Amino acid sequence: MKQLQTTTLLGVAAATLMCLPALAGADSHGMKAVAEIKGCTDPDISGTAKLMEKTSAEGIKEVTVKMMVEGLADGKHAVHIHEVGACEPCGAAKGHHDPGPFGQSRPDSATDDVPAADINHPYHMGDLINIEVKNGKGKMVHTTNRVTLSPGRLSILDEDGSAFIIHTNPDTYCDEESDLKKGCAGGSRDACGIIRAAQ
Ligand SMILES: [Cu+2]
Repeated sequence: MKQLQTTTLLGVAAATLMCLPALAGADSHGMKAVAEIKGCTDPDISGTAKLMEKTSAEGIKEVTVKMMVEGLADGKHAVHIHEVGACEPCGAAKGHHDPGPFGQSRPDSATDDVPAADINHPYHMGDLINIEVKNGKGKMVHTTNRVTLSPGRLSILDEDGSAFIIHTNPDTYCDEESDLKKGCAGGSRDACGIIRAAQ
């Protein structure tokens, strides 16, 4: 019995030691960012988003987004990380965060005269899940490994920053070429929030 306990303890100690190099390499562990969300035209829309990066045991950087928004119409709304940290006007946030090399960043918008025909949607790095709003309150929690807060090609805290855009309609994840139609990525822009590094 005594021997068993010693073996177990040694096993735990060994496992702890084995974890140390992985932890030491995870310098981005716990990196955070925040966004204050405001309506594009409707002052009654407001919210916050918190982002936290962690490194998985395999060394994959994952960012968890927690978003709360009030004042949007009930139902589902597309949420994307757009490629520029600018919200005035909301169009200044430009297309969907996507360092490439394959995609265009701008999917069809409801106001386009000519379809943008971006067949990379919904596989832009900044394409997230819809937020669902009930009785004027929306909450979304989503973890993605398509973006990072720490420096690198996928970083959303790059030179020109990034912003959340919440759209009027849901994203239908129109991923077939035959599916591409105006506004399948959510249509017009209801709210925007510039993503800023935080402690
Ligand atoms: Cu969008």
